[in-house]
Amino acid sequence: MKKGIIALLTICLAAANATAAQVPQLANVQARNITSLNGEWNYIIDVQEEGYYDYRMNPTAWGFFRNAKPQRPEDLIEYDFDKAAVMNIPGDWNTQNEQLFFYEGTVWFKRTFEWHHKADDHRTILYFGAVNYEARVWVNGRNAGYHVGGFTPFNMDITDLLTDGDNFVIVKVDNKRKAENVPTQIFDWWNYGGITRDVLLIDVAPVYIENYKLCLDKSAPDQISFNVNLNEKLAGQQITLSIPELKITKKLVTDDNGTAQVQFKARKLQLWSPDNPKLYDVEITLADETLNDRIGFRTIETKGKQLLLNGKPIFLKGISIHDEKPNGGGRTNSVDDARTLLSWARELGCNYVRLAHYPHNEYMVREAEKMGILVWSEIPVYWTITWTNPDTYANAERQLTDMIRRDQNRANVLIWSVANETPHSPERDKFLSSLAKTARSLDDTRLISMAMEVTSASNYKNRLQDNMNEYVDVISFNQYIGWYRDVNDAPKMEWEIPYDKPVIVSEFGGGARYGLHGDKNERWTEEFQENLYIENLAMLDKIEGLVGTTPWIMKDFRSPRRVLDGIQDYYNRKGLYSDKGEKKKAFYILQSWYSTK
Ligand code: GCB
Repeated sequence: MKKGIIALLTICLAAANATAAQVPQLANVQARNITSLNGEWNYIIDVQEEGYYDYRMNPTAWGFFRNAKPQRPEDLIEYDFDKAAVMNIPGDWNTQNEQLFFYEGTVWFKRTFEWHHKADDHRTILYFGAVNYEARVWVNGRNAGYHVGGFTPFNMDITDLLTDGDNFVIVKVDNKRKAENVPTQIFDWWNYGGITRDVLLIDVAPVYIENYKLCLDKSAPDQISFNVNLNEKLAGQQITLSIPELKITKKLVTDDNGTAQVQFKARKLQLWSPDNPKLYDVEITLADETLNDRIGFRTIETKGKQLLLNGKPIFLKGISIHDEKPNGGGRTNSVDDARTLLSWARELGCNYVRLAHYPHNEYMVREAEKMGILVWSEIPVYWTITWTNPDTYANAERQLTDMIRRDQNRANVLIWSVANETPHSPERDKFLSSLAKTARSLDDTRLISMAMEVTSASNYKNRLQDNMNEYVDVISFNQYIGWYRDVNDAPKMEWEIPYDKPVIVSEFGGGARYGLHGDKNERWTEEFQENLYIENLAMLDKIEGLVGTTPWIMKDFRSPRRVLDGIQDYYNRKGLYSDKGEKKKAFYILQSWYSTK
């Protein structure tokens, strides 16, 4: 009898302690067997972290993650998710509740869902496209995992936490800015909080394809190279790759690491390019699971100061974009948002976008690929990161790895950028060179860059000097001649870039309030911005080795730094479009310059 009770207790305790395992990034989630958890979630704003500290001090008490309910009339439980307001997920909280517009702190989210035990031994993975910034997740009151970083996907295997029938997931989201975070405390964009991208349940077999890379071989670009890895180090598993249009079928068998690779020649391959964004249907099969993807093939390389796409020089007619909805702000969260933003870029004449300053929604990259728009993708190592903190470095490297793993099969992604405008110091050099090396080791089929600062300027001579030059393939820098400095001096400026590498001017620009007109010397008028573009573009034309530019920025975007009443009203006004999509005069200047390139 006693023995029986002890056994029962042990089982109960084991169940209570069951946790979810963090699962590495899965490629191509939308092609998997998924159930969406998007939709209405209940939420509770928790300014003082009551629901969390209560738990930390007394784990048996009623921390919000438990979703506790009074059992007897006299029971005291001071929260109730089921009576709480609802919010649309994915979506930032700032634009869904006026009270949360400026809010930075903790909000708890809860959603119930039905799940049924499968007869077989399949696993269930809970996937978040992105949560800004820190996420703590519980399933049925039990710990499922923790993630930091606001713009990259993460997964947890929650199979052992699920019960047949009704289940609930609770997420504590905290977007407080901290010095050691990536990005750090100060940045020039809105700190949209919440579960900002898709939430999915992914059903997988016990052994499944975790990731793969299909592209032209770096060392033999007339060949296709395919690498695949399973979630387990399991040898002898058969994987089939097929590209029907090319009449290609390859059978591979995994090695002891659960990986397999093959190289082969493809005849009559049409290369992906902005003029012909050709994508091939691809099927990757393991046992009875097939992943479908659409993949393009291309090469990108540099030769001296030239940038070559598929062996031919290309000029990157670009624009910088923030991941913010086209009309009315808030984080983008749909294919439509992506299409609208990209069609605005198209109208400007762009074949390239800089997705600043963090990995954007996966929809953005995929839609751009379909439209033939090249991409620069970056991580939020922005301004004054705490270079000496090892946790900060680990965080930045994780974001870099997750960005690369998510998008490594997108033909349009040309450049991984590891930083933006970082003040020089030996500590910064160590941090950034190490990130650049990691990016290269993970992906040698793309270029590495970072947006540098121009440090020396005197007598109208600008010399770019940065120790990081040896780690990047493309020299990129931001400059604000005509706005933050040297108003009307652009025509006299000379540039010296002492590196034999192609050059991208990753930012330039100035602010204008749409509809405000006046003299070209009057700040904030459309004429001021128009003139700044005329002078900057003429200056850019004189830069040796210039292979592209991404002016700052496509549309006005929300920023807490921009407080000038009646002009900025919490918007950075450097857009060529207003936040509502109205074109400012400078739009036409850039459009006409691009039409000559
Ligand atoms: C920069 C930053 C960008 C800012 C921009 C500005 O150099 O890279 O994030 O928004 O300047 O408007 O000042």
